[in-house]
Amino acid sequence: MAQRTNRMFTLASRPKGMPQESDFKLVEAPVPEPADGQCVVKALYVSVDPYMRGRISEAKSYAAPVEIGGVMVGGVVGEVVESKNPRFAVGDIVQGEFGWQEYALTDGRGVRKIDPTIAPISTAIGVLGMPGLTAYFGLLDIGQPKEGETVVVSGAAGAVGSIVGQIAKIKGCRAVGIAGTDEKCKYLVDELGFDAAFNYKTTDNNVEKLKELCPQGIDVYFDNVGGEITDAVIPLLNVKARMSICGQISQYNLQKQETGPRWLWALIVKQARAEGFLVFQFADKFQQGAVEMAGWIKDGKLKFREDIVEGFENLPKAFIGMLQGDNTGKRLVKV
Ligand code: NAP
Ligand code: FER
Repeated sequence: MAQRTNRMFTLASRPKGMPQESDFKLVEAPVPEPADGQCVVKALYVSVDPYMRGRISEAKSYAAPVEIGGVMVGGVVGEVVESKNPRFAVGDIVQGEFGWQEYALTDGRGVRKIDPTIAPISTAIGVLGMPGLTAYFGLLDIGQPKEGETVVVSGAAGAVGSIVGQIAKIKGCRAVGIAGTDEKCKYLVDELGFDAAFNYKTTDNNVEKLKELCPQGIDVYFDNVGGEITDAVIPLLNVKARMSICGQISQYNLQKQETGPRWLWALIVKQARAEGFLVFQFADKFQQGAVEMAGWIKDGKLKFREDIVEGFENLPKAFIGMLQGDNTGKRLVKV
């Protein structure tokens, strides 16, 4: 077979503040022949996620940073195009952490087969993959919403947030979203069934707005963004409220750390709990979560939108745009 050429994005420089396209470099290299036990996967959809901002900075984290010159990390849904691994056949659709490259050579570890009859294959890196499972376990296990309670979610129109609000509705809660455009807020209420949503960019007083939209106070806060938006939630927490701390995207591109109000006192008087989590801590329950969500999708109780950017070469643009709020629903790149 004629040798295939791989295209990949490597990290050219560590971004200062908001990443720039020039922080990434498109390079080409031949795709190696698979050895026994290996297969070659051709990428069909590549994910761009907020956590990648952390992985391209120097700061110590749950995983080692991407090296300068190293291939960008990321979840991929692809097709097996060559296989010397008995677990995988040519034509299988798989999901793995193959990074921002068109072809990946893998020994199959950490790679899972995707059943294309359950849902569109792209959902393996979306609603039925990492972001959807983050919403599911972050809300249900950490937030523990009870029927009749009020759930507020920030970053509400994104991959995680849009699912959080809908699961809150499935559990009989009042769901209130916070997002960055009027169109996103309209989508949350009109199409996803949130009870209310507001645009934090055009609201002068987030505390007053939350008071208006949460007349019974806030029982569960699912935090995707941190910063001033989270500060505004604190005064409205009910007794025994739970805060599920999922992400702090408002802080990821800051060059100087922000300080804010010292609100731990509020947790004492409200006997409230703030708990951070990493989706991977629920790995042994992923299957169960994905099966339940697939059922909700089938029953029309859970909707999802994918914000698909076409073209492998547009990965850096798609990633930076997501960090800036261009996306509604799960942003991914179709190769
Ligand atoms: P996403 O919400 O689809 O995309 C990011 C969104 O963040 C943008 O669309 C933008 O929407 C919003 N945003 C950007 N800058 C902001 C700012 N300064 N203030 C408020 N909002 C801002 O991304 P996602 O994949 O669903 O991830 C959402 C959050 O969950 C992120 O914080 C991520 O790190 C976190 N996460 C955590 C885990 C975990 O294991 N703990 C796993 C997955 C994701 P607007 O238009 O509304 O500004
Ligand atoms: C994310 C934000 C942060 C995420 C993981 C982390 C999987 C972990 C950060 C760390 O360990 O430093 O969106 O998604």
